[in-house]
Amino acid sequence: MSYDTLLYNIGELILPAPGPLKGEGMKQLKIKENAAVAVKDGKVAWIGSHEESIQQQAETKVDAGGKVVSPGLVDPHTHLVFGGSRENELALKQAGVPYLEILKKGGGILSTVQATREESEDELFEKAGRTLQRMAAYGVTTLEAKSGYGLDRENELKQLRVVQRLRDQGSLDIVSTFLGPHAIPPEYKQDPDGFLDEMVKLLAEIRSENLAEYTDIFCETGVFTVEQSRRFMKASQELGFRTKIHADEIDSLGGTELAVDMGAASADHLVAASDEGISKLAEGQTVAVLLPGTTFYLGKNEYAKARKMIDQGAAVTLATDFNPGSCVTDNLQMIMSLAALKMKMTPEEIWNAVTVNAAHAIGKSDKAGTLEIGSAADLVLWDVPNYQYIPYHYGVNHALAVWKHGRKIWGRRDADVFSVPQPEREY
Ligand code: IZC
Ligand code: ZN
Repeated sequence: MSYDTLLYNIGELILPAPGPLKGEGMKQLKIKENAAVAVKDGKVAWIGSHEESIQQQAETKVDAGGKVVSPGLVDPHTHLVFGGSRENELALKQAGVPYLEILKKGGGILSTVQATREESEDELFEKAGRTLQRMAAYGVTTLEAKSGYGLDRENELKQLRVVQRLRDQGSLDIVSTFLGPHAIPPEYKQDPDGFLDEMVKLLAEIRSENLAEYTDIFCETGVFTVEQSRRFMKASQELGFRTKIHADEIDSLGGTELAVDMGAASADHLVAASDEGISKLAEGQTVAVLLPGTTFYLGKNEYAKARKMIDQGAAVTLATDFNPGSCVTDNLQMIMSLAALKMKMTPEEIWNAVTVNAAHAIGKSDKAGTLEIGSAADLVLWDVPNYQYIPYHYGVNHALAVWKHGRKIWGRRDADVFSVPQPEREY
């Protein structure tokens, strides 16, 4: 058998166990040393030792130089599609104006809503496509993307169609989430329940056009209450959506408990989750999506209690929360460092979080996050000596090359790895 691509001389091949991994399960990470992996027709076709790989035939052979190879990273919480930018808020933040105060005054999310309404579908598509290219360069091959900057039928559907077009392009796998109840638009300022009714009415159309698999709601002081969130989640589930919730990010309202009670796929943020909420996560099926980049970017000192969650038995994952206001980074490696430095997660827990558990949080555990025979050949070759190195050396891109479904979609030009045959020493 001749393979399409063979990566050989891999110092450490990261092989997360199938998930979701909860508590103790997150603490184990299988590593195969001196390994090789072969790809055929977009799938992992063979995994073996470096020595065995010498007999394998392949069209392209890549010397991994004794470095690390992992499954493609999965980013399970992004606000990928939006118009404009909010660098003006930096000065407000420096002056001590809180995030929710900016929103209350019509800025924050609402200023992005205005900019998104003004941009055409094509403009949004181009901009989000550039973000996807950067994410891929950082080693992400699967991600989730939320709407929520339209806040009316026309503009929410516009955002969801952008995600659909990006998805149809097939470069990265994208899971689409309808976050209509992300803020209360000015035209409904006096009638939040009326706005929620509008968003509930949209669900059937989104479902029938297959524009989203998940729904999400921002449950927070001044945005949506726990009761409104319950109503929206129930309506979503009745139509066959799986649900997510922005819960207990700033104030401890009880969104975490609600998520577990409702059987939500994930509860996201959880900085202010109560002890009861954390115990429920440990017992339930809901994945905790932690977003330390947001806490960092908002200049706060209190991070989500990842240690307590994992030690009590919860399934934890990590995401960028990429958005133009509260976390302006598309670099998931940076989030891995923050998880280590600010939430005291171990390297093993961090790798499980950004692969298998992240895939589970977006319903992709059969397609992403692990490497077994038959898995999608989503692979990253990292310019690091071992898997502990990435959280340790922060703020730079360690990815040397990235393959999606077996096709190389990104490679660093100055890399000291090489392909055989080497027509033009592409790296
Ligand atoms: O645009 O500020 N938290 N939604 C909830 C966000 C942050 C995104 C934003
Ligand atoms: Zn978010």
